[in-house]
Amino acid sequence: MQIEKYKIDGLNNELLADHKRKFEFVATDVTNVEDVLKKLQAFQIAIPSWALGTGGTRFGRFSGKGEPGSLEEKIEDVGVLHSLNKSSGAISLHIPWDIPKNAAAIKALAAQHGLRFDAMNSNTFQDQPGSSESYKFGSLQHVDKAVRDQAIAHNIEVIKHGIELGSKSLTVWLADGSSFPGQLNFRGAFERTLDSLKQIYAALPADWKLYLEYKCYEPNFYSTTVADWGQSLLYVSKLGPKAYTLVDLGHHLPNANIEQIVSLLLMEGRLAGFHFNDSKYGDDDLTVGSINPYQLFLIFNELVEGMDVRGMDHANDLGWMIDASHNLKDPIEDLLQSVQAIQIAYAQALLVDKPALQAAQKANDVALAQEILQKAYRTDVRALVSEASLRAGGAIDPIGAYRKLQVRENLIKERGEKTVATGL
Ligand code: RM4
Ligand code: MN
Ligand code: MN
Repeated sequence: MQIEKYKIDGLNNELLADHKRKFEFVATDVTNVEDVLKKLQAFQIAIPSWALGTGGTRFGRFSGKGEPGSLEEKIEDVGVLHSLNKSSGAISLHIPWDIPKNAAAIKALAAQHGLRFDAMNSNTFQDQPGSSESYKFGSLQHVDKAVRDQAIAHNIEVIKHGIELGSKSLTVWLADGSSFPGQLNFRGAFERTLDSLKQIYAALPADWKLYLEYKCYEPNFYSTTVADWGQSLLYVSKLGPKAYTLVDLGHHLPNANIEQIVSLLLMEGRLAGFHFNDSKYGDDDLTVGSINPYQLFLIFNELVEGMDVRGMDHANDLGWMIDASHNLKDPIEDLLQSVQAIQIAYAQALLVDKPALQAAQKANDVALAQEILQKAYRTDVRALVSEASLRAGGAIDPIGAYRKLQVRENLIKERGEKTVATGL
């Protein structure tokens, strides 16, 4: 289904007077409000194709109703999101969960919804029916060359799909590692993985990037072969200038200072971008900003500062993707919340008084530095985000509009109650 613009306009009109009052209130305090609005409108966050169905846990899966049953329907869902918030103008595909059978038609359908294809994700953590080799003991790290070759060939296949769709990057996340001491020779695993990555890297077109995502544990519980940002950085430095480290917010040990990691990767010119989500305990893949919005703000504060120092374009020079999916909420509402949380953190980071913060840091005025950061963090910027959406042709209140327009009810009518989307 496609949401007609006049319906969104109608709902906006009902909210307009209240919105204007809130917007003017916050805008009086923001010196660079037009600049902030422009940046918010330019900032697009890619939606993962695997997040449009209700996520499962290892204990089971409770499928939602009206879930997209095909890649075409997933694109439609992202189209719905984008027409509501005008900030989800890209989709990130996971192969083989979402193989585009007719790339030209898929590309045209996406364009019709105003969407482009962000990073392509390979999958060498699950065995596929009909494949000759098993990933039970790893993929790119495997002791058996035949398994490594199969995993390398799969990644090259993913690049080919991406080229057809106009994507420009490949994200590699490996489940490779070991679950028991003694199972693996760490150096051997590293060297084999590096060698495999080199072969994938060699297949990248000149204008492509390779994003190497790290994760501290799971599904392996003793060692992971790309376990943290140091290890990822080691691989990408050895690979070459087209390789970067991808930060998934849920892939750290508890209490890790992610904003410091982000700052240093950016300094080294090796930050690929993000998989946004939130977590309490591990790789929980919860809605962005639902557990620790302050951490998200601190990350964006480092991003804005670090990107500005390097003269980078906020919207296009890093990869912005959501990687969240869970088993309770309507996935589209969940994604609308995630995108809004990212926009809020970004807007707040844009409000930080950088010269004042630098002066406080130079003077070792710790209390003032904290005041400056928290002044921005405690500003209610939701009206700025709504204004950006309104100016771009979206809804003032995307979730409210989604509910009032009864999008899910319509999707259930179209697709039925018992649909299951591909994914974990
Ligand atoms: C992993 C990692 C990858 C994602 C898979 C499904 O934990 O976050 O990015 O593609 O899960
Ligand atoms: Mn991820
Ligand atoms: Mn993950």
